[in-house]
Amino acid sequence: MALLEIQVPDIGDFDEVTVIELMVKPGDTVAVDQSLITVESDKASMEIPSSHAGVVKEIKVKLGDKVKQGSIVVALESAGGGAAQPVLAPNEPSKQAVAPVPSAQAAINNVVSSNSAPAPAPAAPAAAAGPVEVRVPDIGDFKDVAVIELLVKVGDTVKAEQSLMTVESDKAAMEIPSSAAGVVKEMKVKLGDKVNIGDLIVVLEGVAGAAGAAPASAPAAPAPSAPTAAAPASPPAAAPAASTSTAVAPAAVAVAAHDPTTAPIGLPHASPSVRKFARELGVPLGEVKGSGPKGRITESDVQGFTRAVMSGATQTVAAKAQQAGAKGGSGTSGAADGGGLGLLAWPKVDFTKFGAIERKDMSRIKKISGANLHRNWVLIPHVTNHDDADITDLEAFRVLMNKENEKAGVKLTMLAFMIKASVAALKKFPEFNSSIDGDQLVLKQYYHIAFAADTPNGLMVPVIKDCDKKGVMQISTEMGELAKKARDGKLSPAEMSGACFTISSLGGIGGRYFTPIINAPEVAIMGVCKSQIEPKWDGTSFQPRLMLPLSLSWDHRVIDGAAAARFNAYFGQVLSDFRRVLL
Ligand code: CAO
Repeated sequence: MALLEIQVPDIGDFDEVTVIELMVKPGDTVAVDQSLITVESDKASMEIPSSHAGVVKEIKVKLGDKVKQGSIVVALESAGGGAAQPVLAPNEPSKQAVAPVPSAQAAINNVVSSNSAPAPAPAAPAAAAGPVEVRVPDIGDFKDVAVIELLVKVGDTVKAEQSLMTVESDKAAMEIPSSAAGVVKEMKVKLGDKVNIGDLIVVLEGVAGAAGAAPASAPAAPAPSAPTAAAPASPPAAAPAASTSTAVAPAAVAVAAHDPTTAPIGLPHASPSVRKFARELGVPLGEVKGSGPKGRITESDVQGFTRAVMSGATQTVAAKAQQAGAKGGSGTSGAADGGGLGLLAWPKVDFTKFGAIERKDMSRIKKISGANLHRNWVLIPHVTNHDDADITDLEAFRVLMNKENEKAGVKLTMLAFMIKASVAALKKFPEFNSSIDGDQLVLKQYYHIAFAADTPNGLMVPVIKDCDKKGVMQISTEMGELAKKARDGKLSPAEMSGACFTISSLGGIGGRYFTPIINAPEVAIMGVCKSQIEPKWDGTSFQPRLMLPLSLSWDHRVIDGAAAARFNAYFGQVLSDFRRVLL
């Protein structure tokens, strides 16, 4: 078994493309040539194949990342079935990566790169007018690609390089640009037609003086595609739950849903231009039914969806969710129209009337987490219980251990003890380790605990896996590593997914109690603040005890108040006397 790093192959003229879909996850077994991720520019979307067979160890990119040739996509434990020889010996910490299989590389080159095409046909004299034939440019190894979308019709005026139609193979979708400016006289293909290099697709009435018009009968070379990558498909990803962070709401501190495992596995079947069109209109493509071949979403499907929403014939999932929240008595004030909840519109204020101001774009993470927080706050009936844990003895033990282990370089943190205590509490109260799925409750038999980490880009929520099988020391070590990765912006989707329960600790900062927002699809979250010495009555006198404030938010659909009080009390008891973890 060799550890391989699969890179983005040569993608021709494209400097950077955006990762819009992750098609595998850690643990998946992949075959040679199996697609790993989908990337997209503003002209083409393409799948990046694996050059080797093996088991995915780590996904090195996340949705919305920009990648280019040579970027590492996936770390793979090779099954030895690749087309190229692995270049890494087992466990060899080399950075060297495996080149993509030639066929896959060629395929991608040919689809997206005008470099790989034969020399472009000479341009017609700048003043040429009259009929201009536009043909399929060199599309490399691809044969019989299907026309899946017509982007112009007879009578349309087109500019040179304007996309005329989208063609698709099983690995990539690509827009065919016009080699000349002019008016469309005749469409020579229809939807579903299979085309090959050199096929006549459109006849234009050339515009006198149009630059770059190809002479009639000469195959047009593909116009160099715009090198700028498209913006990430709506929040990374058209993936409603793919956020990775937490954020502070005005009246509450909260952790946003972040679990990529809850994101839709596949992206809507649509060409780059339709995705772009949908993004411009704010249409959630995942909710649009495609009428094209194989259910592909066309521009007119997006228009139809928009019309249906505007006429009130249908509603987006987000609007339905907001309504459901309104029925449950929750509300929001963030939307310009009152969030569709019949509330007053958000106040529009000209702040410059009152003094100097500066405008700043919200970070991508804040925008994504905001949407998740909003959904979680509106859809989950939150209740928060506050309690205190006496951690006097535990803190003394922690300080002692840290003194003894000073040289080892690993610091035991209070948060690591809390993670271990939460495992004990989840075992005792299994409904806290569950998720709602329709009318069913999914009870998990694993114990992956997330913690909120403050980073320069916003709050991230890494997950420590299998905390029931790990000691406090190991949890502390992993927490340190994950917190560092979070701060460096290097957390992978896998490291932020699969959590059962989250702890949000403001203990290093301050405060007394707060209301953490549940990180859906989890059903509870523990918020902790700074511990303080307080006088506690022991029956005869007041004793100075170190008290840790606990704030447990829970989903009232799953958990009732008595259970929440018991969970909080038990969590506190475990911290007060850690021997209970052994029971
Ligand atoms: N009470 C008193 N002191 C505490 C404490 C508590 N509950 N928790 C931590 N501390 C102390 C630590 O002991 C440490 O002191 P020393 O340096 O003297 O040992 C100091 O505070 C700093 O701790 P820390 O915050 O760096 O470490 P941590 O293990 O407690 O937390 C991490 C790690 C990643 C959670 C933290 O760095 C962080 O990012 N916290 C912010 C999380 C956040 O923003 N949550 C809100 C999310 S919105 O829902």
